[in-house]
Amino acid sequence: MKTASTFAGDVDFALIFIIGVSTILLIAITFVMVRFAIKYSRKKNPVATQIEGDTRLEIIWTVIPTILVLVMFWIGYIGYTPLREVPDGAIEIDVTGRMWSWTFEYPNGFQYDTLKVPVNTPVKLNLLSQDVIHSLYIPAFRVKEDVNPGRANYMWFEADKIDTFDIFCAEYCGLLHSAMITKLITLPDKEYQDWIAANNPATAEIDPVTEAARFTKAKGCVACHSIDGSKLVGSTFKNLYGSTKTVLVNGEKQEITVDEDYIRESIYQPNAKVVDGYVPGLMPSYEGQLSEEEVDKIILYLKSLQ
Ligand code: HEC
Ligand SMILES: [Cu+2]
Repeated sequence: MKTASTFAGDVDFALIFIIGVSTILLIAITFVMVRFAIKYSRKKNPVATQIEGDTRLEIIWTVIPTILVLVMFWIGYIGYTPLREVPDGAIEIDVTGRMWSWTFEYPNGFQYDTLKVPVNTPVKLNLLSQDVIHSLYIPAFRVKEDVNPGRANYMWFEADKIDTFDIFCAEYCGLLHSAMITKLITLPDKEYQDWIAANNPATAEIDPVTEAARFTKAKGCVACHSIDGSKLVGSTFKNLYGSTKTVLVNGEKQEITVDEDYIRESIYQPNAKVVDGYVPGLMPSYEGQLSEEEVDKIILYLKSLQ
């Protein structure tokens, strides 16, 4: 398995050490057990004999396992503490987890659905969830932390290879939990700086529709709404704008045309009009999370998908 962070060596050593010791003991104990079962069987010893305890042996098999367990604890401890001690000067990236996507916000305010970081530089991720408990897991870096609602958590790492890695959610969080995946891309420092500068929201000149598409994806809408016509948990965004739909208002069917007001209402009060054939209550309300301008951006993007 790929290893690509400064932690990976220590974490793997702890794992291999514990599995190694356990395997050796398992084999040794099984061997002795089988041997004794044969040697002291009733067939070979028809007359039972009294066997006395042996203090020397008792001491040996108490002291050796105690030392082994203490060594295991020590290896685990010295591997664990660096994971919680963030070095000064680490780049801080805010991570938001939600059903079922991730958003990464860089120090200049730029938000993106993929994590890009410079290599050989400490990076701190501030973790927060918008809904239920998730867990950010980067297997190649040997790091995994819970992402809780209402209670900030963090992790840090330093990548030591340039490549693309998997990011998973490692805490079961509902229907599309297994689709809560994204990529971590490590870059040379210069390339990272160029990329981040080119996407600085304060200065970058980005085509409004491209920007609206990036924003909508960064907000995780496309985890539940496809853009290619396929039906996920929610309806597709493709050709949504201007289409006619049957919706349920308090259980009553109504025909509506998808316009700006309907989209705005669907984002702020998803349960006011529930699309016929879809599960009510699954779409989270973005009231207080998306401003009017941000919703306008999303509307612009939906219009571009006609
Ligand atoms: C957790 C899954 C989920 C996420 C995330 C999600 N939605 Fe939804 N959305 C749904 C479901 C399910 C429905 C249909 C039921 C309903 O209307 O409440 C829906 C309905 C809608 C509708 C009405 C669609 C129609 O066919 O009439 C719009 C518009 C919409 N969502 C926009 C968004 C936007 C924009 C975002 C991101 C800010 C978003 N959704 C995020 C699940 C989701
Ligand atoms: Cu999750």
